[in-house]
Amino acid sequence: LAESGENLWLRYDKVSDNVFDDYSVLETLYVEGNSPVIGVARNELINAIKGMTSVDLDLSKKVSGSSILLGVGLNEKIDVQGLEEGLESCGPEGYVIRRVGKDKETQVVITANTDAGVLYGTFAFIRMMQNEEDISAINVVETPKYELRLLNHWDNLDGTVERGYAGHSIWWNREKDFNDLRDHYQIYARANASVGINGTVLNNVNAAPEVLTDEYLEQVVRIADLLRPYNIKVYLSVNFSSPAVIGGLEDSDPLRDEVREWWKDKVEEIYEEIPDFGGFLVKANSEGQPGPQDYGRTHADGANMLAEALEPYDGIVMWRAFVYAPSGDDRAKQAYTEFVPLDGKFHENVIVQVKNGPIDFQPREPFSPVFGAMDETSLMIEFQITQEYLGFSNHLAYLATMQKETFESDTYAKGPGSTVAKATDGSLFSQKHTAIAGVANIGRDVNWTGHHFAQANWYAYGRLAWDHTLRADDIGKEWLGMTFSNEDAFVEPSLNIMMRSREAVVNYMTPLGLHHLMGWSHHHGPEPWTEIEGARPDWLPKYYHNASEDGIGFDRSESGSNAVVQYEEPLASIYNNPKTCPENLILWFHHLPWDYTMSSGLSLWDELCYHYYDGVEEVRLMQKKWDRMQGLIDDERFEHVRHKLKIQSREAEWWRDACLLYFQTFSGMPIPAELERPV
Ligand code: GCW
Repeated sequence: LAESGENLWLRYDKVSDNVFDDYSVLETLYVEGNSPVIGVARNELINAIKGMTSVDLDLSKKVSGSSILLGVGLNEKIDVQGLEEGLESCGPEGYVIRRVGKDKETQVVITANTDAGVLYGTFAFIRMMQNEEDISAINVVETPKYELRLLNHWDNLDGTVERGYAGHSIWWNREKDFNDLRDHYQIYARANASVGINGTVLNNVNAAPEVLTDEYLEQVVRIADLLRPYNIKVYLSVNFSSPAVIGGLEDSDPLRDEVREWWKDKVEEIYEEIPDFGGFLVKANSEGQPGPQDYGRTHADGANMLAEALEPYDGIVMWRAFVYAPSGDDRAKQAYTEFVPLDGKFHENVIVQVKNGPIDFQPREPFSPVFGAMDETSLMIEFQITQEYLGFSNHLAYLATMQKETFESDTYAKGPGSTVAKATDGSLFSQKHTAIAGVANIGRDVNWTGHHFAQANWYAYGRLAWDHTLRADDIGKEWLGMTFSNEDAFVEPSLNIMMRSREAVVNYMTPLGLHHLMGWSHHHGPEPWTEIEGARPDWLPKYYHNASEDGIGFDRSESGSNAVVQYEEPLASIYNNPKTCPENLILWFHHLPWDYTMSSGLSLWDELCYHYYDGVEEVRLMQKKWDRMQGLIDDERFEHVRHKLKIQSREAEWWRDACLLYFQTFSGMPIPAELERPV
């Protein structure tokens, strides 16, 4: 099974001997505490070390000798310099790892302020071993950057997964008994704990009201019980009309007492069974979902009603800002227009959840202007890990580089350096809560994510949720080492493939700021030409690319929709002017003639052609590099990835040809004869 990828990055294959000569003195383990969470940490460490070194750790009752010490409160038992300071600074879920002494009196101390911190410290130590890092002088103090680090599963109660490309739902499964899936779920739980994910939303944001009925709540209770020892809380997406639909009330008006009471009772009922239930995620008045506006109320009215019901239990409401209506106004402006005026109106346990970009998880978008614009509201960022717009689970697209791009984008909210990361992690604004969400790419496929390399996106999301300052290449390297092999001959080329993959996708799908050229509704493959009578214009590609004889692109400058003014200066001016707008976003903000001169000196049309050709070329290079990996890893996964790259290569050509031939009907210009870019 190991070769099927089921064990994700928790394989614990044997590590090379020389690296661990030093380690092998550590043959005993002292564990402080016996909570379920500590039990998970202890077992993980024992199994990991057994797998990696063949050493069977002896459990010891004393803190002396050469051993690993694990638990809360070790600082009271041993005198290690710096331990107290570390604990003071690492917060509730951070940890401290120190190595002290030498030779036969060597100790590795893994400690924290809570059992959860010890669990994360244990996994961090295991990761160092998996990556064959030098552990002779470990001295680590880590604190997570966000308080709540969540996965959002878009899983429907009938077992399908919206935008899921790795099989059916792991949670809503009618064919198998919960207990038969226990082992599988444990891998999920360990994988999340290993990167520090501490919450999971079990159902689709397009929420069925029935999730709050006994039939489904029973399953939620079972899942919560299973995930608790891994420090993972469960949350539910709720449908705003639940009081009317399953409660039999006349309506679901958030300002009506009866409705408010219904939610309070429902919440009480949930907490009776799940005392540490996390809270609700809500998509309201968006894409046909019901919401407070149905009753003339605001998003704040709706969110606050739920917040009040959850407040006595420390529950959280995550209220999504993904809203847009089929009005004449530019869709990219709508979240800002609706939410910024509500700044300061949300209760303390409400977090407004904002997608990374203003439209919808495109291969490249500028950051959403809502970040930095609501300083009296807890804002959280939502990334999509499932590749709805990046080739599903067929394309290798390492998303950490994209997420880093967003994190590091400067909002200028409080002057230069006000990055999106800082505008959401509490360092710029005193947010009551900080949080981050990733739309999961997980399903019942044996390898969990369809494409073996899509596991990296789950992993990297978790690592960045813990610490957004980590580098995408470092994370990729860790993941490759843990998942496949630490050999340089493998890691270097594979990492190179990963690091260049997202830009390749941008190039062969939507270069230069183009967006939403994907097929109608399913979003797979190119359909820039689609016109459907009666369909909402903002659901059709033409709305976004605006190609005509006079040029291409969406004019969001002052002369167009003026979306640029939603950004702080100097960004608004930078984006407003095609000469200063970054070229990788130029057609996002501008409608330009086909012969517009780009910074390269080439015409826009030629530049566009080269980007599409570059994208295809890059995938061919990826294939060549991967072919050389044969023999360095197991054949099964090698072949699987090779096959997927073949699909990607074919589809990259499809994208290039479809888009260029279609756009050419407007530009009337030839594809450059020399397909190598002139230097
Ligand atoms: O990305 C779009 C998807 C919808 C999704 C929606 C959302 C869950 O196409 O499938 O619905 O966004 O984020 O709510």
